[in-house]
Amino acid sequence: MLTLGARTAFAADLHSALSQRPRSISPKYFYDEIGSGLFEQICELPEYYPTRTELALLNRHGAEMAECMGPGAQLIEYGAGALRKVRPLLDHLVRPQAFVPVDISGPHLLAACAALARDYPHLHIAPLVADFTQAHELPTRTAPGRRVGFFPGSSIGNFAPAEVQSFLGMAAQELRGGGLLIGIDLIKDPAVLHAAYNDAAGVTAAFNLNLLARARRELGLQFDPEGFIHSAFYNAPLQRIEMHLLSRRAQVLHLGGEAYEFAAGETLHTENSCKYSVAGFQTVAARAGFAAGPVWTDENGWFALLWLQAP
Ligand code: AVJ
Repeated sequence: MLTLGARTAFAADLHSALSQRPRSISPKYFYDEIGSGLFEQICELPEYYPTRTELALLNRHGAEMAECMGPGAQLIEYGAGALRKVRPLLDHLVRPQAFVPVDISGPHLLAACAALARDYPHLHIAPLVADFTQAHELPTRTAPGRRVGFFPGSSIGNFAPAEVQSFLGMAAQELRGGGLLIGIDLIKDPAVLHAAYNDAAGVTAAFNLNLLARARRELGLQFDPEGFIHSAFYNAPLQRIEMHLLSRRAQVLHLGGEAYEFAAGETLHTENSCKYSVAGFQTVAARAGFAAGPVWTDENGWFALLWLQAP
């Protein structure tokens, strides 16, 4: 369910996306009820390695990661979601002061917290419903101890370079004296990347196309669903996967009384998923004041979790 304000924001963003050249819209609009379900399915796909690779790293090295965080920490998870990945950390953290998952979706966050509370009855869970990329107020620390951040999933891959800098700048301030554990998807064989975003079962295609279907359901967008196809490719110079909705033919979309023309082959750019080298990301983080710490990566070198010491 969308509030009136959220629907208006989606409509305004879609109007401006369709008016600009190149056309592009924020990937946050993938995640309605249906889109979130499709993303859960993506995480289980044989071709989509990030989720299982990161979970394996957390399970294998959770004790070392928790040691970096130190005893009595206040743990902040950015963009919390289903709270599956924090469990291997909680299993090893010594006397955490509090766990503060921050997520924009209130109902999902509270449901995930209720499930977590059943398994960690002694943990103080203090959910914060907020957009963590905007100014937000964390709970005050009740005891000495470090404030540490957790940002899994390579969600940072969706951020443009300027957004990465502003997120890391904000995190460096609020985690001052502590640190950040962050998951990043690494630069690799483009064939592996291509398969991960072009799965054989077509789930990623459905996830991408759901953006237009959602706009039809919520905003009354008029378009021919057969008129667009999923397009995902590795942009090597920019080191990112790009996802687009590609128009198969000349067509006109109608949204709230406006008509928007697509020529055959024109696209609406729906997502960037940036890939990094470990050293490259550490350099970016250093600009925000973070010092490089331990790095955990899988045997293929496909995914990494980095400990970054805050200033
Ligand atoms: C949630 C941003 C990490 O970039 O891999 C998965 C989203 N898009 N398949 C990613 C996504 C297509 C995912 N992130």
